[in-house]
Amino acid sequence: MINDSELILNQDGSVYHLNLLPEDIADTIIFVGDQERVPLVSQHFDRIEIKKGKREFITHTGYLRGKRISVVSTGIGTDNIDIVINEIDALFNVDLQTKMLNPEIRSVDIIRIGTSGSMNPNVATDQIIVSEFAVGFDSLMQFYKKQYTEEEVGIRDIITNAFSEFGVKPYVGKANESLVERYAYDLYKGITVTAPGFYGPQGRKVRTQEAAPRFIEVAGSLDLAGRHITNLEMETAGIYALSNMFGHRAISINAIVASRVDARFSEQPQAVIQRAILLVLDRF
Ligand code: R1P
Ligand code: URA
Repeated sequence: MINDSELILNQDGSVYHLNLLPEDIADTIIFVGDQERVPLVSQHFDRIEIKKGKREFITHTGYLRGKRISVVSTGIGTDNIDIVINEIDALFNVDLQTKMLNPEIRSVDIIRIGTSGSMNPNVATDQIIVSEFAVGFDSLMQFYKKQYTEEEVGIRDIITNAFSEFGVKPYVGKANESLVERYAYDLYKGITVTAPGFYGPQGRKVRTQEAAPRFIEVAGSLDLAGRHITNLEMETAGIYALSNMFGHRAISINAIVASRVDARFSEQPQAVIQRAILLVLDRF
């Protein structure tokens, strides 16, 4: 039995942060960072049956072309992803009344629709790309025991060596291949770096000096067995690594709103975000 302090429930039996009961969530879940992006997604549902939330974690669940679907805002960062994925997993795999694991473990499909900055000359602003792999520069996965594939270890080791000056322990997660085939077969496939911040950890300097002045240049030029690092954001590696560990299927599709290579920000970021939303919903 899982004790009350391990898996905290609200008075109505819902999970602590997401404020959801098992019946409130579908087994295909779109993740967005910004809570204001939730209605931008759910406005395309045929109908919305549930709107719930707490803090930055807003959920809308409804139906699209007869199939149940949810959209959840995760807020910013892999610390939030830890909360969202653990609580979603509990909604599917723990009997919240007895606090026992369900006899049959269920998997869900997670599709992130995010925004991101390019660090690769082949990836321009207003492009939509998919993360085939994601590399976490944050410490989330130091707190979990996860099996890494040979491919993931290869990518991790090259990046660890290239950035040894940081003393970080990068981890790697992979997109689910069948979700890539379904949702992103025609998108540019890249490797995403998930950073533990937006400014210094993404090599930005406004009024500070960065520890690694050539961060973007070095990351963008690495050869990872023929693959290249394409973009920077703050959630995908956590989503992939935790989903890989739990047995959920995940994919992250990012609208490129900034280019760190040619120092540009999109003139119409909402337009590329809207295109990414429609691309995913059309393929659902
Ligand atoms: C930073 O502005 C935020 O935007 C990106 C980053 O990952 C970070 O969460 O994603 P979202 O647009 O999904 O929030
Ligand atoms: N989100 C990020 O985390 N970085 C960017 O450069 C753009 C969006």
